[in-house]
Amino acid sequence: MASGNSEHPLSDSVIVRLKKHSKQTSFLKVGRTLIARSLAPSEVEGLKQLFALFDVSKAGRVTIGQLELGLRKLGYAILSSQVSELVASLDLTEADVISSEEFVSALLPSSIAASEEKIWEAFSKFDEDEDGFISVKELEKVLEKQGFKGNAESMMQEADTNNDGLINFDEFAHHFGKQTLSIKPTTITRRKTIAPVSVTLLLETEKARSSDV
Ligand SMILES: [Ca+2]
Ligand SMILES: [Ca+2]
Repeated sequence: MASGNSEHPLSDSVIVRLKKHSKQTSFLKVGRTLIARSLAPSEVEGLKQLFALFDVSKAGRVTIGQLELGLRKLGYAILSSQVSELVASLDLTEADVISSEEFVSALLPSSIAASEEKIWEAFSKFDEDEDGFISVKELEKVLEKQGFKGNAESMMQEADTNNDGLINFDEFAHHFGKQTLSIKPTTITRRKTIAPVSVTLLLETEKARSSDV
């Protein structure tokens, strides 16, 4: 819940996390943004408050200058050129600004961004024909539909580790930082309507159950 004070615990690591995210692959950035788009406002309230510190004109996006000013206000000594680089690598629509969702997706906590439930939801958005694989065509479609710039072929190469020209769920989840999958995609599909807060708990329960068998 919002406490109303000006303390933002996330701000301590904001620059570190923004920089880390900026070095990720385009495919991961796009996928994370899809995850961010699917979240309820309450799930990212803290990040939105943090974004508001930068978005002084309340336009839903921050310019390079606003980001630089905001980072300085938070106590970071950062060069203008570094801020420009950061914006260029975080900006998925080539608009030279950081949108609220680009900001949120860059700083998504791993409890959300690396949850199998969210990863599976993101995978499903790409796999339109539900054959269990993401093709270049499907990737292209999502990029176009969701307004991202980027090359589908090169994104395919970023995640297609077995070089079969398709991205399966294991490759996808691995790319999103999941080393091992504790539950099968089919199990997750049935849970699409479950409230986000209980997901971690459910995954733990599922793990405990499968180790009982
Ligand atoms: Ca497919
Ligand atoms: Ca593959």
